[in-house]
Amino acid sequence: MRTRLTRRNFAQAAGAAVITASTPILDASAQATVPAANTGRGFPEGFLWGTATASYQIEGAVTEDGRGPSIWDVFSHTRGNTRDGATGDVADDHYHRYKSDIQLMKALGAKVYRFSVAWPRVFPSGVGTPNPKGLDFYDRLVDELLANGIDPYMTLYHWDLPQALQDRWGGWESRDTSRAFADYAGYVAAKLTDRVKHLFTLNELTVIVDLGYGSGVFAPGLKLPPEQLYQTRHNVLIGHGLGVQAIRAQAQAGTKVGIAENTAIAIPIIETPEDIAAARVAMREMNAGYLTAILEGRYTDAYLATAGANAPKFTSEDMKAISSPLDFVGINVYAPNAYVRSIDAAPGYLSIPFPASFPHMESKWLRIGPETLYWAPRHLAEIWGVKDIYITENGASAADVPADDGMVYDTDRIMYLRNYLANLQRATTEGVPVKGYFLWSLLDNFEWADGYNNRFGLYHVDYATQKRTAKLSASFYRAVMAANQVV
Ligand code: GBH
Repeated sequence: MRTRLTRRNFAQAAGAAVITASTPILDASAQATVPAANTGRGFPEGFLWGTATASYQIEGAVTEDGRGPSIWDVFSHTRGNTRDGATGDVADDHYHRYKSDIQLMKALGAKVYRFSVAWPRVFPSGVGTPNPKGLDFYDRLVDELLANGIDPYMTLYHWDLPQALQDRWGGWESRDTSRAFADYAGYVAAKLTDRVKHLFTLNELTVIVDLGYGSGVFAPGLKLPPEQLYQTRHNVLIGHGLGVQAIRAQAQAGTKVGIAENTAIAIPIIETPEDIAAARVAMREMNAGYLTAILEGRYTDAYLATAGANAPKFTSEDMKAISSPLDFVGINVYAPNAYVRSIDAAPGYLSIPFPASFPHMESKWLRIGPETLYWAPRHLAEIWGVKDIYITENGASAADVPADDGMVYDTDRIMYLRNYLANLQRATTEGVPVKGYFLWSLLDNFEWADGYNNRFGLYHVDYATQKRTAKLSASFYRAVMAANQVV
């Protein structure tokens, strides 16, 4: 049985005076209480704070203004693929509400915003003639952001592949899709980099490949045998590399290009030099099919040995394209993947299995490991010498059941965020070059196969009315940004 929380018993439980209806504790636009200057919990001056979203998760308007279908339209409309048969047909209706949603960002005091462009809006069939009305939406979005003092950070691919390319080439199973991605990326870069200065090619390569083509739990829902899966992974890397090259060729001078990757994260059990070194070895191998290949321009020996006869076919030119220099690396950081310790035997590290009691948020996969937000960027700096790092996503899912007064008292999310941010603050204090943080997410939204149940927003969305309500965590995050420190 769930106890409904009212404003009254919330206050009493906290031992505080009863909060009246006029107390603006949940109004993100109200004056946040900002702690006195740096108390040793501060972030570097100029640290960038914002929120992140993705096209299919928030936009809706899936048949409007000439948009073509994406693999997520087809996948979500196929019975049994998403929880309760949820689709992104309407989602947050952000396509029509982007102006008021930007006001929500402004009320928070966010200075940057990461969003993604829906490829099938710009090229309805993936290639060929562009659809001006599709690009026009992002044109207006960018103008509105800038007019409100928010700097746009744009992702070119957050999983909504044009269905036409799935039908025609089997999507990323073919290198034709990698080339098509580069053409699309170059086109958008040419059109928008007069105002958008930071671009990400792909979001989370591991999800595109391993969930889309391996386990089949995400679109396009395929379960390829190992040989094809390795080649598909290689094609996605090529798509990223060719995308970087196309952006550099088409974008205005000064445009910065990176990636938003979901790295597997290894945490040393004990902070001894031995365990830390073991965690670096684990981190490098755990990401061998993705970020390691991108940053080193080669597949590790262990990766190729494990693949054996199923290893991808590739040339040295491929590896050169894949490792095209980046201006920054973005990482989406949520959960620890392995706690490791040093051992003498090969491969030099031991991965400890997670105990059943390990805590997680509403999403079962979202294990609570605050130190991931310390180790992930530190590993990037120490293993590969990355000099500009962004946390392109971090956030927490919760049930977020509104209390009787309609408010959402998400102290679970605040607990999660405060502990993760304390670890990020430690990293920046020690000199790890993290430049900014994008909280996932501005709004509750279409959480892919989990549908609408696992909520990640700072703003609660009532899907029946599209009403947005600031959660308690919105006040928390507003105070963090205003003070530039953990609060
Ligand atoms: C990110 O993925 C995404 O970029 C974003 O779109 C998403 O909304 C957000 O995080 C929150 O999930 O179904 O058991 O196989 C985070 C990494 C990888 C976590 C896929 C969920 C599915 C686990 N995600 N994983 S399962």
